[in-house]
Amino acid sequence: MTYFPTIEKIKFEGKETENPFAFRYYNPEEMVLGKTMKDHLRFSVAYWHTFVNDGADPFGQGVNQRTWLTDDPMKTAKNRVEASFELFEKLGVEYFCFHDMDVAPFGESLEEFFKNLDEIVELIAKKMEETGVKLLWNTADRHSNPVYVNGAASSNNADVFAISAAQVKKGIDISKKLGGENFVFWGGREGYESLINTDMKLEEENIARLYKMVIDYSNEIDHGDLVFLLEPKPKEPMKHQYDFDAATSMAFLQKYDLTDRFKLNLEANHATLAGHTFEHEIQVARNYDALGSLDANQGDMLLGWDTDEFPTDLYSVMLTIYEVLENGGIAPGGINFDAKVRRTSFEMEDLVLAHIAGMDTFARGLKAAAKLKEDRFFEKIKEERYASYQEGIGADILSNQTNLKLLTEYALKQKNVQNKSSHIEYIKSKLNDYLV
Ligand code: XLS
Ligand code: CA
Ligand code: CA
Repeated sequence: MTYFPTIEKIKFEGKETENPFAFRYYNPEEMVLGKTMKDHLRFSVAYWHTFVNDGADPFGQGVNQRTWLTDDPMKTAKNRVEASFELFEKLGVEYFCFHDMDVAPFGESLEEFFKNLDEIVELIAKKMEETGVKLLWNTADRHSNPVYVNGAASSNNADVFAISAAQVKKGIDISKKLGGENFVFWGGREGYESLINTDMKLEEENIARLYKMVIDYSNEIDHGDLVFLLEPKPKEPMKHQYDFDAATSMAFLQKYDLTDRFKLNLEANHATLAGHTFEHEIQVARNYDALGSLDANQGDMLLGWDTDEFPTDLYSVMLTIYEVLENGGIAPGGINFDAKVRRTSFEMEDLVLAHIAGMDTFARGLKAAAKLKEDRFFEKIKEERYASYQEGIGADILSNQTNLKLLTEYALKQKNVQNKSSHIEYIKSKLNDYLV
């Protein structure tokens, strides 16, 4: 059985090709700055958007044509596994990510869910073995089940805290079995609606308590290399999400002494919802030495919610990948397409076309970013802009050789302080040259 019968393995054909099912820029083995494109980019497919999303929206039912659907939820789950590995192989993507709820039906109880998971995970393990595709990260979906109506680890209901812990434990067991490289915590409903009835301090402490248990458990089962990733998002579904953005999440990790094992999984659309650019969020993480992995997508500036579109904005992708290069790479994280096809792209083949679009955009972004690095484009600008710290009083400030009294003495002597224009428009115009 094949799920993508019209699709052969996608090959690099170059930018002149008219074949829509070919890469025009992504050439996996091509060397860029001493490393293959494939190793720079470490692409991953997101199970939820690609194999589960049906295209429903608040105004209408699902429209996506998906040949793995049957009347039997376990049969559908198995079909999805087959279909997913077929797609990974055809795209040449080496990683995937999933929530527990994406891969197996919940059934009637937690017990039944775990049993279903065991059966499906066995099948996934077999497929991974056969194909060499690896698990970038998995996660426990602790937001869609009605039991999580008031949050998971942050719930006011201790029974729910326990259920959420059990789901996380199962997730870590699955990670160990599948050799997962990272494990994500996105705080879906870890936030609040109103302070009138919320003990914010207790809720945040409880989240930290769960993470301590998680670290202990991973060590106990000899899965201590697993990297835990916190994924910030400012809103949706909750009005106030605790992990608002990278800086807020780092404050939390530092406060509860979790930075040894936790890094950040950053998503482009979550960055823009928080009022930041993606590259801002990545740089914040880098400054804390906490860049873990990336969820590649893009929002729509005309809409105020999490649209999770496939990334095709070359300008933003170029600056994203520049940050990754500055970080010395993204491993053991990756570039995970946390993106869904638009509702009007409802055919099976659109799943292929959308991933090709994302992969080609990142390949172009990588090449542009590599050129920026080779040219020392930003370095030169910044060296000049901060030159006042290279000598005199600036050098004294940087080497901590001064104090308020000395600085006042110096300041009183400065009669004609000159600032320089940034010429930012000229810089932006030069930056555009890298896109062609
Ligand atoms: C939702 C998040 C979610 C996480 C994993 O907005 O992006 O999908 O990546 O739970
Ligand atoms: Ca995400
Ligand atoms: Ca999102």
